[in-house]
Amino acid sequence: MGSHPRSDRRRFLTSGGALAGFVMGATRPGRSQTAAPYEPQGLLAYGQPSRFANLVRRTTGRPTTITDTALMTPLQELDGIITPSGLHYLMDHVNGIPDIDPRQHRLLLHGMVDRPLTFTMEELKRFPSVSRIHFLECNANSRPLRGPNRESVQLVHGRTSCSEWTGVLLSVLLAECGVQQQASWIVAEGSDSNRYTMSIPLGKALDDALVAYAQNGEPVRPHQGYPLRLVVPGWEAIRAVKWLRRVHVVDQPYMAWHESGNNADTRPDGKGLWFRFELGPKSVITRPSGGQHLPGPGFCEITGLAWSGGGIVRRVDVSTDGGRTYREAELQQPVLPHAHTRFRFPWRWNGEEAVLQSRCTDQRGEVQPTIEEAAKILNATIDYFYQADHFNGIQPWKIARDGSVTNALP
Ligand SMILES: Nc1nc2c(c(=O)[nH]1)N[C@H]1C(S)=C(S)[C@@H](COP(=O)(O)O)O[C@H]1N2
Ligand SMILES: [Mo]
Repeated sequence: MGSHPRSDRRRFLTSGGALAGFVMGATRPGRSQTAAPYEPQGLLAYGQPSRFANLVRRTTGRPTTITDTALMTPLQELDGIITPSGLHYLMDHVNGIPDIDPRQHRLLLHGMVDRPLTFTMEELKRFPSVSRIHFLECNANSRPLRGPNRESVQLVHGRTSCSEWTGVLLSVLLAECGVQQQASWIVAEGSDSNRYTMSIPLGKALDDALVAYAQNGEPVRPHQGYPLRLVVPGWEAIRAVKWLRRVHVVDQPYMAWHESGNNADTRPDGKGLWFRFELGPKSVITRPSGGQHLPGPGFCEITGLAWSGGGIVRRVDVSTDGGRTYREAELQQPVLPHAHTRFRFPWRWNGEEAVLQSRCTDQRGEVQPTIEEAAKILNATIDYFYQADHFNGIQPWKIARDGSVTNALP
């Protein structure tokens, strides 16, 4: 059985035995050591934001079932491109998150491979590591809403966050196992009680998928998948399996329970749209945004975030007249592939009614559509998006004469 040429690269750990006897950080304390270091308690041990900062994840209501939790990132309160880990949005389809002792945790890679392998966390950390800034976005993000929740950029668009993820490229681990020629998919499994499972094409797995153990410089947070999570850059975050424990190399998608429920959008014609992995170009103005209030006419910087599953954000255009005219916004460095990109646009409000909106163009030249354009592509009415996923339409915010900001989507 031949191996993929890609897996013929240098292997780092030839056998499990090579690791035996290697103990991380096992230094013997010197005799001169005396008192244990003093460890502060509570807020001094791990700092918290000011009590005056309005940094809270929110949700649109009580979870409908105990097995679905959705908490959204307060995009309107944040600057730059990194989401603080404690504010990362949260989407769980599990009955309580697993409480995993990293010393007990194992990652198994098996299936159509020459050498099935199991890795401990210590072993994973011996591999060459990479740190990459990537967004995650739920495919249910940005669905247009009706009712009071639509007046909040957090509740409409806050199912996306951006972190610096550190870990081992899945391609490195797969090379270690020797992927066989006929393999074409992987099936990734989490340690949730209901074994959250997702199929991912092998090409993406070998391209840039990352087995992450750290997020923003510290271990991945429990709600984000501690101690190990898969990051699948630019793809709908339902693929980013948390509490990763198994990668099964196979030759077809498995249509596991969670993906058969989450994969498909029902198209306007009643057919299922399957496997829409990549997220389209998107942007949203986060300030000023729905629910906020401009204190009065004068200078007001418009700022927001843009991102695309297609790679790098090439440009963002901003309109202050509801899309009749656009001007290019400034992109703040760094501008990275599959990462949130911060844009800024200087604006002077003259006190008249205005409609602010942003439009993202990615490196492939794909342009974020208006809701009307998006509906036309699918031969649907705009109502379709009020119950479908993968909406990446332009978000207009209306500034009234009194300075109040409201959602101007129909
Ligand atoms: N094991 C596991 N992985 C999971 C999920 C889950 O419920 N269990 N939810 C998925 C969904 S729907 C999304 S949108 C992202 C959310 O990641 P976050 O909670 O870290 O923001 O994780 C995905 N990975
Ligand atoms: Mo999701």
